[in-house]
Amino acid sequence: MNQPLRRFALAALFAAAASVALTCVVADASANDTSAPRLLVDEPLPETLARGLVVLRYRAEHLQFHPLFKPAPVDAATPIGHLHVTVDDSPWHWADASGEPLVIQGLTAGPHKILVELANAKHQVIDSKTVEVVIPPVKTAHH
Ligand SMILES: [Cu+2]
Repeated sequence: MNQPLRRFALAALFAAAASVALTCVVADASANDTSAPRLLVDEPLPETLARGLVVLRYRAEHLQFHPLFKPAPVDAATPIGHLHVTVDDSPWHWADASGEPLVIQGLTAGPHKILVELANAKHQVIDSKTVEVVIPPVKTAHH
């Protein structure tokens, strides 16, 4: 084997070894982490609910919110996902990945049901919470 070729072969060997080592570290980390992604949604803020405005704070454990239209990071250590939000059993939902509170305005007075689902990058629901609110009969709310 001539010198440049030997150097190349050695470099390829080291690259392969590094790749294997990296794979093992990732595999070990996921084996130790048995916690599945989990959604937490707070009760609606009472002060805004009294004015007819639903504000829901949420967060996720073991998942990071990621914008739907951005390519997924290839080497993300934490799974990525987003929310599906459905109001009053509507056949449609909207998606949110901002991490900012959900703000729902204009619900009629009376009881409403807000389904918040945690979805993975393939839009499969992996956790959910249902929040029931009662909008008081008040004037129009502004935010
Ligand atoms: Cu989705």
